[in-house]
Amino acid sequence: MPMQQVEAGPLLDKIDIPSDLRKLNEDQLVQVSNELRQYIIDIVSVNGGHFGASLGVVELTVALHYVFNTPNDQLVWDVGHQAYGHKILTGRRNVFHTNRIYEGISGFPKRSESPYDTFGVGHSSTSISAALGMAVASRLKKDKKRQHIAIIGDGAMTAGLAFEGLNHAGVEDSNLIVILNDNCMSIDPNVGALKEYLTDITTSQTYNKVKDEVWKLLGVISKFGPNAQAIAQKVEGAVKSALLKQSNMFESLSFRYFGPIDGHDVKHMVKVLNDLKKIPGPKILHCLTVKGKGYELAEKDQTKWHAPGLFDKITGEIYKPIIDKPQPPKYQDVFGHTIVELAEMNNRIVGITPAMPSGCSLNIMMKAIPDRAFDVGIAEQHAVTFSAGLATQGMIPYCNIYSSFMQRAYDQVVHDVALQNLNVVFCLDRGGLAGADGPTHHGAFDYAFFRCIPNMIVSAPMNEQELRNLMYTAQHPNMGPFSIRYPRGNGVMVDWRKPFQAIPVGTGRKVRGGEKVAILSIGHPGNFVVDACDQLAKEGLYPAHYDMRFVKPLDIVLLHEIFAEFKMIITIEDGCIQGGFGSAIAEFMIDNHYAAQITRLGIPDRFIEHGEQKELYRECNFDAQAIMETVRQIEGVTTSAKVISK
Ligand SMILES: Cc1ncc(C[n+]2csc(CCOP(=O)(O)OP(=O)(O)O)c2C)c(N)n1
Repeated sequence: MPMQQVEAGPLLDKIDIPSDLRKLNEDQLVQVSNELRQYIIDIVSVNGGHFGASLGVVELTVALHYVFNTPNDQLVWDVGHQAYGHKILTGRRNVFHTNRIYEGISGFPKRSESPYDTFGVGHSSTSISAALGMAVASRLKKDKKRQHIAIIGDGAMTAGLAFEGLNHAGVEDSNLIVILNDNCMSIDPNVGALKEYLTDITTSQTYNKVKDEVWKLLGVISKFGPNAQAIAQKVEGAVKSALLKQSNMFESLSFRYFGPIDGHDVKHMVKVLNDLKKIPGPKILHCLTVKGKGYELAEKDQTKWHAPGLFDKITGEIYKPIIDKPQPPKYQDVFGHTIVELAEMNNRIVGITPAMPSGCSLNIMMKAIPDRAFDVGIAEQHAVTFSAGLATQGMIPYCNIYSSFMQRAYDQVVHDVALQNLNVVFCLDRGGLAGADGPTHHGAFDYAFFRCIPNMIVSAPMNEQELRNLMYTAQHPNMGPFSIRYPRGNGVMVDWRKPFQAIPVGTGRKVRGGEKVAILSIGHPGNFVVDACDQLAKEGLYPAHYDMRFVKPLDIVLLHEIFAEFKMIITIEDGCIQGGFGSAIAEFMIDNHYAAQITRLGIPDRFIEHGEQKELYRECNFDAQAIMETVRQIEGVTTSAKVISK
């Protein structure tokens, strides 16, 4: 495990918390920014994590903590993957080398970690609503001085939630500043009409000239004293509404719009933010930044350097594990290649992703069949209802959403897809424990929240071939809503491109016969069971293993066979135990009046922190070792190994 600490530059070394930063004079801020940027490069290169986004907001971060009285003034970061500079300046420099590492600090702002982290994040587009809530609370508490600042990227701004926040904020008289960190990028290039609009506003010379002249005019008038101020207000009202409102979307939503300004000019930003502090009501400051700023390669290939993994900071070489034999592919790539194959066979298939083309590998289809693959922006709800609309017309949308982001679109799944029994195929990537991103990104709940929806087929492949075959099966007639969930990372089959075979819906398979104990798995953890059974056989223990493939509908025929033969059952899933796959098996047992002892392994009823997947499987007691121990305990074999606890 890397966990290397590095030395900070001379100014940064003296800054433990923002009040130390505020002791410096403005002329020193450029150097502080440079040192902060270098510190991020030094640590992320050896420890991993998000990279380009934090580099892009170094000056903004310094300016914000310099101007505002944090933590009393509230900074609300959107997504939070860009908040490394913020973490380093707010008491966590000395532990920053543990960022995203098991039992280390979180890669995202987290309220329990620091008073400077005002709101827990990981999912996007929450900052405006959260900061508005804080601002209104301050108003209700008659605290007029406190400032509330949401920092949101142009990518995050594409979500409906951000607009819901803006729409409400426009009519609340509150100390809210929205900083739009516009770098034209999401993880992949940002998409949609808003992006075009922001580019227009940034580059339109007429708009900026008129705006500058209006501000200049107001500045001149306001020098003439109180009477003139009244005139100034009138002029402002008339001129601004005539010239700006019509042409500025944010002004139309009753925000005062400032910018665009250079988000890398720290001294200018300090000046502008100091001015904004004095202006009441909702305001938006449009900052132009470069994702990856200051690290040339990251500026050039911003998607690759969003979260590059470990790299040599001097040469820019991204380390790849040394591989001496062919490796199984990532599940996401199996999805990406398979959807292209299927779409070539069936012209009704389309692919949809909300802002994760490279994350889920739909970019393969976007390249191969661009007119049938859609990146719709960070808009999970829209992605689902858009898919529903396509399905009403006989198209077969494969809507790929990370399991945890799917939580956003639950009503759309129920109301727009399932209730109308539309054939939308939900491919849920990052199902289960997602790793270093932590609790915001673990896909823990999807089995539980999908299996209670009528019409919904809930499936999970144990390997690449099953993923392909489930994807193939899902496009057959009369399928209705069909979910296929798989984890982050690699599968288990090197030779995975086998011919397609339909899998009858609601059928599992016996992986190996056995005695006394039956282990029922769903999805990828079935491979942990295979390992455990291989080991146990050496000890003379022979549990049977079934890969159930479907959480809904369950394979009733197979289950009757299993419950008739076995009185001791273990279920295993990479999902929450409450309400998930194991619960479905227990319900089957109750409903069919069987009496067996069921032990459910999976994610316990608490939020699991970050770490490597294998560390988290261990912690949650469902890796191969835990399965072996459970079997031994059930069979009454004593062992010195850790006792299974839930
Ligand atoms: C609801 C949700 N969907 C998708 C993501 C994955 N995601 C993380 S960062 C990001 C891009 C954010 O772009 P932007 O807000 O412009 O910030 P930048 O990285 O450009 O600084 C995306 C899509 C997420 N965190 N939350």
